[in-house]
Amino acid sequence: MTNKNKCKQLRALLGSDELEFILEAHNGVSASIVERAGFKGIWASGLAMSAQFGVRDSNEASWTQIVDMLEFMSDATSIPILLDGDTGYGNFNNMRRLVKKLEQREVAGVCIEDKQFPKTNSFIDGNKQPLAGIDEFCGKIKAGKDCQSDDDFCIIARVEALIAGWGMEEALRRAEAYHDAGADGILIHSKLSRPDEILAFAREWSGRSPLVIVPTKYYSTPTGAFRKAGIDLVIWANHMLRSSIIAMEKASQEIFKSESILDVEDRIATVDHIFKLQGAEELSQAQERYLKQSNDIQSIILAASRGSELHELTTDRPKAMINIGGKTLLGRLIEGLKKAGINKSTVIAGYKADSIDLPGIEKCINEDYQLGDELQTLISAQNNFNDDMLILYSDLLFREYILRDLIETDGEIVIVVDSALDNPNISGCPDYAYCSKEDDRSPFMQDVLLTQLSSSKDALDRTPSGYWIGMMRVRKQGRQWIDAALDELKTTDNFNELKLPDLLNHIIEQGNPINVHYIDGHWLDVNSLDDIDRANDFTK
Ligand code: SPV
Ligand code: MG
Repeated sequence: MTNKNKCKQLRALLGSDELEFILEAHNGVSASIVERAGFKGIWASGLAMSAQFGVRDSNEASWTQIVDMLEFMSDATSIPILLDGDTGYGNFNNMRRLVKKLEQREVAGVCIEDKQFPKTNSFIDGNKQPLAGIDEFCGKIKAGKDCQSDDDFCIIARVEALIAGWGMEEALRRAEAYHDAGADGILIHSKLSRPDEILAFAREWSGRSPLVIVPTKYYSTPTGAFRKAGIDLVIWANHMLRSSIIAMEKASQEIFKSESILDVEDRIATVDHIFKLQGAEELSQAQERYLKQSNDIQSIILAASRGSELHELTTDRPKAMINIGGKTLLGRLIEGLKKAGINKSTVIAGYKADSIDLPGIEKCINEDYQLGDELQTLISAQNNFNDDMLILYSDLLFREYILRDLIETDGEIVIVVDSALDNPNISGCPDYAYCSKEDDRSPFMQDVLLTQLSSSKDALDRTPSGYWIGMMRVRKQGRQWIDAALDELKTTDNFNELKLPDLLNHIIEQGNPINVHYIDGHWLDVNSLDDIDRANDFTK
């Protein structure tokens, strides 16, 4: 909502043929409540705003503190705010600066009263408070009008002559002068418990310009009487503050006495209610739009096997929990995932599962890990699969950019292939990847598909394109292919011998594409004691 629009709305309220109402608010949340109740405008009350700061309504809060609060109120709402601007916080020059700042904060108008700075609330010794000189006050109105940039920004002049005991004639004289000076409306104030002087003023004023009232003291007057008198705008000036004070006093006393919050719980706003007023829903929708990419990705990490080639290092823990450069392999992996924005990880444990005790992971246990191989381990986390995930081994060390680039690569299933077949870090029995194109080492992403994964260098009559590093990215449809492949493979006799490459090969056999993201080194996996030194070097 632009300020232009808010100013227009306020002007429309003042010019409306109906009697209109605005309600007090004193901070962002109360402003939002006023709007949600259906009000078409907000009275930013000086009394209520100073009270919520815990100070008196005597210009003890500075005008910039008021304007800062208005910014929260304005941001929280789409209806116009009319500021109770006291005396304009100084002379004509202060008024000019005030109007400028209010327009910048999208406040639609200001009401200034013809008293002297520092003022105090009209209901405290109102008759002893000196009034401003008429000319000086008219100058203030003119200065405000001359500097406003939006024609619809409204300046209301508040006449205090009745409260100060100067009588009806003086009130009318002042109203006339303020009207001539350019005021967009007159607020006539009264401290009497009956509306007589207000109604008399309205009669005499007889619609010369919009007329605004604050029936705090003459509250028992039926609203119809204001309608009949041709009043334009009623300000309910302090009722949000007053209702909240009673509610807060009651709750605080009860909690203090009972040393419990049980009794008040059902009578106070739920935290969900607060979230609603704060616009939490908009934020979660925005997160969907702007943060989804990496935030919703989860990882599924296979960490069930012992890694028996590591001998005594894995007597009491699985390979994932061995120490490399002062941190466990799995701890490093989780840290790397978090850096890439992947905060949710499911770790499939098996051998010495209890030793996997990292914070912030979900542990899934494959009790029968000894009976099967990787796919038998993977299915124990199948309930945790989602439409955006990584599946990876737990013994990987890799440079951060590999994960970052994989996350950005398109494809329903994308695997990372190291095209550096001479990578000295790779030992043991790597998974060779045969791909539709060789790595052209250009800085641009290539469109490459996996043809087959094999533990043999000679599986096809050509050299392999690289090693699969044991990391794959899976999106929605890819997940469906994996689920379907697992369901089919589960029924085969040799299911317990199958590994992740068998799963990927099966998916290709079913006619589904697996994309390849090439890298050139910068990773290793830990399979043997020889790898430990390399891994320690890699982490330095
Ligand atoms: C306010 O709300 O601060 C007002 C109105 O100025 S009254 O308190 O009635 O004077
Ligand atoms: Mg006030």
